[in-house]
Amino acid sequence: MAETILFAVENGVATLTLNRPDRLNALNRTMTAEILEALRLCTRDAAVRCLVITGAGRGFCAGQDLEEFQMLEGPDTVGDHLRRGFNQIALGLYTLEKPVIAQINGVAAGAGLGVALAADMRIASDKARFAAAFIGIGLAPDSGVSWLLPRLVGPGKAFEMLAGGAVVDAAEAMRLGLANQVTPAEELDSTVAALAQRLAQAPTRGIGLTKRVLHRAATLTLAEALEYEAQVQDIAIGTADHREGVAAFLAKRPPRFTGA
Ligand code: LHQ
Repeated sequence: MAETILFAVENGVATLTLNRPDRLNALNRTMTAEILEALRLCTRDAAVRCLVITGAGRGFCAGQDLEEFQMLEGPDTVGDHLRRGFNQIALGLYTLEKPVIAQINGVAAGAGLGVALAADMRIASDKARFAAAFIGIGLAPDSGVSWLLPRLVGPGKAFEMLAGGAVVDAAEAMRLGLANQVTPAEELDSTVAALAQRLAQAPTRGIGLTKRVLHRAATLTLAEALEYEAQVQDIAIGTADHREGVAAFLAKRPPRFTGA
């Protein structure tokens, strides 16, 4: 039984709720371990075809629990702490071969911004705020933010947020491409539930392979990306959902994708 998160799978959608609302869902060691365990489950359970990550209460995630961090003892450096914890969360979300939606209900700060950025889409409430927060405590970015943020908002805005501490509200996040969609707070749950349901009924392996090519293409030349696409398409063409999609099209009926 998890202490710091809620985790449930229903109709193909796993919902992971960070659940320390009185700390704005700041990440402590227990929460980090529980998120990693939930990600392992999402990876291996074929019944999970979409992951939604969100926060309980008024925050999404305020980053490292600074109170706990002050009290951590032992030989580990902060680098060790990151390698074992937040780095694994960022990579786990980013490389999960299933769609990941961050449901940004409130403030996402520091490593919490990293969690939001590592998702495939960010659906934000109009009460959401995005804060790098690292510089506020004299730190450089971690948790993947230095890599993910400039790819979404461009280097100039990333610098403003990372070095200047600029906090971005929901409307600006939408303009910047940081949020895919902004909804009134009271419509956030239903908007994300509908999107997650659509994604959970889509060709899951095709989505996973789409993530694979998108991520790989970012570091390739066009010629290399074309070759990689060709290799991955050889995999996609062998999926049951590809066959179903073509059969449904030819029969003029809606497809029934199974994720296989
Ligand atoms: C918190 C936190 C928090 C504990 C709010 N911890 N209690 C990696 C490795 C090693 C070291 C450090 O960091 C990292 C990566 C990082 O994540 S660095 C960035 C760490 N996070 C921050 O610096 C953010 C700190 N929080 C804030 O600046 C504000 O709380 C924000 C802007 C997030 C929200 O402001 P408000 O909406 O005004 O809320 P609040 O400040 O009143 O917070 C509500 C409660 O949550 C409050 O407790 P209290 O007992 O007074 O009600 C805060 O102390 C607690 N809280 N963040 N990270």
